[in-house]
Amino acid sequence: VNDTLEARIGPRGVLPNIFGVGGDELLAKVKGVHIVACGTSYHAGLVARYWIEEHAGLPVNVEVASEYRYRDAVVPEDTLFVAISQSGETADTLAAMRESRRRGYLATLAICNVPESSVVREADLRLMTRAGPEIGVASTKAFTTQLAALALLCLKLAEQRGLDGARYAELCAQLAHLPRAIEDALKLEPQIVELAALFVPLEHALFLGRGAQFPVALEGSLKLKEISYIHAEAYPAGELKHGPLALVDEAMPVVAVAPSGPLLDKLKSNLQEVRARGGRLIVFADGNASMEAGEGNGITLRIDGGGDLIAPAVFTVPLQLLAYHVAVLRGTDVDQPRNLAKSVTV
Ligand code: F1P
Repeated sequence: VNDTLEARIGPRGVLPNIFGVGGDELLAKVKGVHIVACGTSYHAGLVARYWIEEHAGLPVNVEVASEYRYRDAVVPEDTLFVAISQSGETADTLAAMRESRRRGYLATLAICNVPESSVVREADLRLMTRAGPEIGVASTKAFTTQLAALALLCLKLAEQRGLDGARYAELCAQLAHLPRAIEDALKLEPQIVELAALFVPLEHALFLGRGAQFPVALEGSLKLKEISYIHAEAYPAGELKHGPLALVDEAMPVVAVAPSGPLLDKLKSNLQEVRARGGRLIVFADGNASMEAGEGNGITLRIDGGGDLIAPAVFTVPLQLLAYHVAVLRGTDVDQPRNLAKSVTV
């Protein structure tokens, strides 16, 4: 994340032309954003939707790349097409990008980790994540660096659209603090190792989030599935009562990623529904928030989210660690999970 941000953000904000020649001029014309990606990269796109809509006031669509080309998409004028991919070779993402050419977008932007990849070569604009090689199949640092890159995009779009100067400066300071905030989150590891032991005998887990922390819950559940082979689902917490609550009992732990801000009270009442059904609650709570998993078998872990913009990236780290330690304890191959490939090129 340090490398993603380096020389791209300064005390006065996002530096000019970090998206390539003519990038700032093109971005100034954008009236909407369409993001496509697969797997973990798709979850990064989902987080970015909350950011760009809130701070830049632009409409954002996010779609799995594997579906994009099978739909007769109606493209509003001056829409920016964004492809997010760690490898830059994922077949569905590449095919979506090629299809987007026929559909009349303003420009395509690649957020990618591999400079010589097809996605990067074929895009009009690019922002490299500079995550270094991802050794394991499951994306981890790819995700946090994609979030850092997408936050840079959001701030650039917001600045161009006249976001209040004080708020802009505060968001830039938050983003510059992200590497430190992640370092602090990593210090939770001993507690996460203890927590992981709880999951070893389990077959199912439920992840809940609200707002921009909902995609983080999705990512936490994906990591658990990918590397420890525990069936995990993620829901926006408000959807609990529309079905998944039927699954909750003492054998189904519920992991909640608590947002700071106005959605926290909503989440609390959703969690009360879990508690009332005897479900085991594990809550990742923002340092300052008045949030407790509750009496009895609830567990609360506190993290300093570092502010509303960067909290999704910070809260991802303990969830990645949780999946990692559960996998290690279950004896699965963390780097080479069964049935998965690093880069899905077919
Ligand atoms: C997309 C992705 C990864 C996942 C796995 C399979 O890859 O779904 O998120 O961890 O490696 O591919 P990419 O387009 O981001 O390279």
